[in-house]
Parts: sequence; structure tokens; C-alpha cells
Amino acid sequence: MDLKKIYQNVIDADQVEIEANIRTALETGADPEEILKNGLIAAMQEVGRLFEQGDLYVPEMLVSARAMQVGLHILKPYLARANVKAVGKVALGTVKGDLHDIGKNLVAMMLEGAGFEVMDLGVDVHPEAFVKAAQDGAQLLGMSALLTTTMSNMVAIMQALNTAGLRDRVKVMIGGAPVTQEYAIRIGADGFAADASSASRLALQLLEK
Ligand code: B1M
Repeated sequence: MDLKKIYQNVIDADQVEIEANIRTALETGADPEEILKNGLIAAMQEVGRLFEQGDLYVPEMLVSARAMQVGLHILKPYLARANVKAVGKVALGTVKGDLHDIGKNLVAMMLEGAGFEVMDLGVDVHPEAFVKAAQDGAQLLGMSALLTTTMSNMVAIMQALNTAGLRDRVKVMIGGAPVTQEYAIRIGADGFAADASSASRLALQLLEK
């Protein structure tokens, strides 16, 4: 089976064809891990590249990510059977008091597209939930904030991680429109990403993948 078709289905955001092509690939003996790496992940890397150079916009990236998720959904049981491990476990949430989740959801999709297992903590996430996610095995915590009034709630999460003695065991990545690299340094986070595509690259870097 030619994985280029599956790769192209993600780029073209074709949710119907991708399902048919992945099923055909699996029926004809293609390796699920090959489909994941050379079909879905490679295509999402290209989508990220096109977005960063301004050739794709957020809605286009979103529909490509949806096609990727359709493919991933079909592949997941095959990957589990083949014992293919995720590249890392990330817990993502929009911080306490903040209900904006469009950007956070896009970051989650890009991370899945890069091969991560994503625990989506949702919106209005209290520090304790981030602490619990770290205790449950998340190697990387991702905090999103869209309001200048809620970004300061990231500090409480950093403090809660310190108090729980977990700060050395997890990496922390932050993002959202009002957030900056300087702010990440100020609150002691490990990194800042300006968009969903660079967030998936940063996550790979932070976990040294
Ligand atoms: Co709100 N809102 N909103 N809003 N809203 C903003 C953020 C605002 C800038 C609008 C404005 O006034 N111009 C303003 C904030 C002002 C400020 O704080 N300086 C604002 C306000 C004031 C409010 C309310 C207070 C309004 C009110 O009720 N008076 C209220 C607050 C509610 C609350 O959260 N408690 C509110 C409510 C809402 C809606 C519910 C109506 C809706 C949210 C729906 C939803 O998310 N499900 C909404 C929306 C849609 C917006 C705007 C218009 C769009 C946000 C968005 O989705 N952008 C926004 C104005 C704007 O941004 N132009 C606005 C698209 C998205 C793809 O981008 O979220 O930036 P973004 O995510 C990017 C990057 O930031 C980055 O990657 C993403 C993808 O590339 N990123 C990360 C995000 N998280 C990341 C995490 C990472 C890494 C990268 O690592 C973990």
C-alpha cells in the first residue's frame, strides 16, 4: 500500500478517503506503525510547516488535524496490539478561570499528530488537576491561557507542583495569546510556544525525542 495516499489525505483534510485508505492498508498487511509514522505524523509535520510559513491558516490546520484524528482512531487498536508506545504523555489544560479552548484543542491535535498520548484536562483547570496529572504519569504539562487576568494562574500551578515535590519530574510548557517567552522564564516554566505547530516541536524537544 502506498502511504503517500494517506499522507495526502491528511494534507487535503479528506476524512472519508483517509478512513478507506487506512482500512485498505491494514487489510493488505501494512505495518500500523509505518502508517502512523510515514502517513499521519509525517503529514502533520508538513501541515505544521505550511502553517508556520503562512501557506495554511488555523481553520485549514484544524480540518487536517481532524482527518489525522479519524485515521488515528482507526489505527489505535492495531497500534496497541503491536505494542507501539506513544512518544510521551502530555496533560493539557486551559488554566483556572479561563474557558477558551480552541487553541488548546488545536495544540492537543498537533501533539497527537506528533505521536504523543494526550490527556485533555479541559478548561478552567485548577492547579490540583495538573498536579494529579503529573502524579498519573504525565511527563509534560501544557497550560493555556487567553486572558491577561488568568495567565497569572499559571504561577499557582508552578507553586502547586513545587509543593507536591513534582517540579523536577515534569516539564512545563505554556502558551496562549497573551503569554510570552519572557513570561515562561519569569514563572519558571520550561518553554513557551506561540502556536500549535511549534508547541508540538517544543514538546518533542523538552522530552528529548
Ligand atoms: Co474571549 N477573549 N472572552 N471568548 N476570545 C479574547 C481572548 C480577547 C482577546 C477578545 C478581545 O477582547 N479582543 C479578550 C481577552 C482580553 C485580554 O485578556 N487581554 C477576551 C475576553 C475579554 C473574553 C471574555 C472576558 C468576554 C466577556 O465575557 N466579557 C470571556 C471570558 C470567558 C472566560 O474564559 N472566563 C470570553 C469568552 C469567549 C467565548 C466563550 C465567547 C469564546 C471562546 C470559545 C472557546 O474557546 N470555546 C471567545 C473567543 C472565541 C475569543 C477570541 C475571539 C478568539 C480566541 C481563539 O479561539 N483564537 C479572542 C480574540 C482573539 O484571539 N483574536 C478572545 C483562535 C485560536 C486558534 O488561537 O487561542 O490564540 P489561540 O491559540 C493559539 C496560540 O495562542 C497557541 O496555539 C494556538 C493555535 O495556534 N496556544 C498555545 C494556545 N494555547 C497554547 C498552549 C501551548 C502552546 C501554544 O502550550 C501548552
